[in-house]
Amino acid sequence: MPPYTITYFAVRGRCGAMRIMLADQDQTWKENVVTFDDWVKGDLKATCVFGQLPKFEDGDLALYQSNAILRHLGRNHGAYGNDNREASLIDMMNDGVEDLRLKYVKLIYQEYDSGKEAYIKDLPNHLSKFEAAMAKNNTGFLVGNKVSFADYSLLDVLLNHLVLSPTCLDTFPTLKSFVEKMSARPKIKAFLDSDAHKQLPINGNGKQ
Ligand SMILES: N[C@@H](CCC(=O)N[C@@H](CS)C(=O)NCC(=O)O)C(=O)O
Repeated sequence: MPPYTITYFAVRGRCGAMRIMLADQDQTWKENVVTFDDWVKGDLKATCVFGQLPKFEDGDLALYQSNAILRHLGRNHGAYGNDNREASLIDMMNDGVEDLRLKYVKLIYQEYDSGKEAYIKDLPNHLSKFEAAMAKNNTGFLVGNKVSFADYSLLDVLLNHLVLSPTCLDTFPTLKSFVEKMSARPKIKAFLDSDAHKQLPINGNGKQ
């Protein structure tokens, strides 16, 4: 039995980063896929701490909130920096990734048709902050000299943005190289090439 179970809808969505992370950390996990029809019945929702998915189980520990799950995996697998100072910086960077993810989710689910052009125009203002931070750190990672859960989350968000706007990293060489190198890590490459990943839509409404 794999130690981990992800309960979520049949999308990448808020589980994209944790799946990339689990794959790169050589972990196996079980997918418990919830259909929309089952979800609207409400029984599962009623058991979820915040009434939402994903739910993540590590043995008898049940966690909700995708970023708390990423931090848990960071602690479990040595992907939370080398010391407390790095851990705090990793938290900060991950919160920055979450801010961008929330903007993206708002675009996808609320204003895709009317707002896509303006979103893409404004995107460099957000990407430039990650470009500067990663260039300053100069190790190929956001913080310190090894991969952290914030790097996996950034990779997931950048891959999604490359689908939205394939040229969005052309003026950000550090981020472009980050995506290329992270995507070429053998276990991440195998995961990104897998049917399990490719068959899942990025978002639940078919927009991307
Ligand atoms: N902050 C939460 C957000 C979770 C969330 O928005 N879940 C959505 C799917 S991505 C959901 O469960 N929607 C169904 C509902 O709210 O009934 C997290 O990061 O896990």
